[in-house]
Amino acid sequence: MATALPILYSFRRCPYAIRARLALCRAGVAVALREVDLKRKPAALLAVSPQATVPVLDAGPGRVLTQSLDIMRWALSQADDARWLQAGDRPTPRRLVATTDSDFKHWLDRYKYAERYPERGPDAYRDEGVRCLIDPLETALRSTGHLGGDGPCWADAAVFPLVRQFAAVDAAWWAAAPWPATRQWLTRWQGSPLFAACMHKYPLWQPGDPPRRFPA
Ligand SMILES: N[C@@H](CCC(=O)N[C@@H](CS)C(=O)NCC(=O)O)C(=O)O
Repeated sequence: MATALPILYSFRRCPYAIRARLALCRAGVAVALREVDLKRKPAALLAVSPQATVPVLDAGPGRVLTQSLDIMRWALSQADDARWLQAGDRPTPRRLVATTDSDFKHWLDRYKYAERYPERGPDAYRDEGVRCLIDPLETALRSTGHLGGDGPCWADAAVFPLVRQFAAVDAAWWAAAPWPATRQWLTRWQGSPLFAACMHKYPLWQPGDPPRRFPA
């Protein structure tokens, strides 16, 4: 009897879901992808993860992962020819990922939706994002262009989707910004076949749909 694939609840543009899909693609670990509408979350998602953020990986009873970094580790611990786990297992990549998910995310939301946070202007929020993440990222990328040393690692894939959002708020400003290593790094990731494979558009999942294998 064929074993059912683990299920990945995903949302195409979500930076956390992107990092999980990048790791799944890199590892070549197959899942059944369910693209969800965050405004109308399916009951099946709520049943396995009441907090219902995406991504969620449902690998069976007692094996539900609700954090993107756990899903990355789960995938790469099964296959990691490019040694993404080992290459990122150093203080600087770990610290940059932690900052991305805490302070940087905080300031990114304010920069993106500055009209909802009128206490300060968008430039002030942008400056905070630069101070907490973009400046140290630039320093880290300057020597080899990767957080994993000679090549990319899980931390590059974890940080990149949120920096992508930051850069997209004001593309003209970003294009002229004084962080050449970070701009090059972002451009390389955005143009990579791995990213293209992760950003394929899937229709919304409906109960009863046949499993949609990812990576394709
Ligand atoms: N810490 C979580 C964060 C995931 C998260 O916040 N995802 C957003 C989408 S980008 C979400 O699902 N938000 C819930 C909602 O919009 O209802 C992770 O790393 O997976």
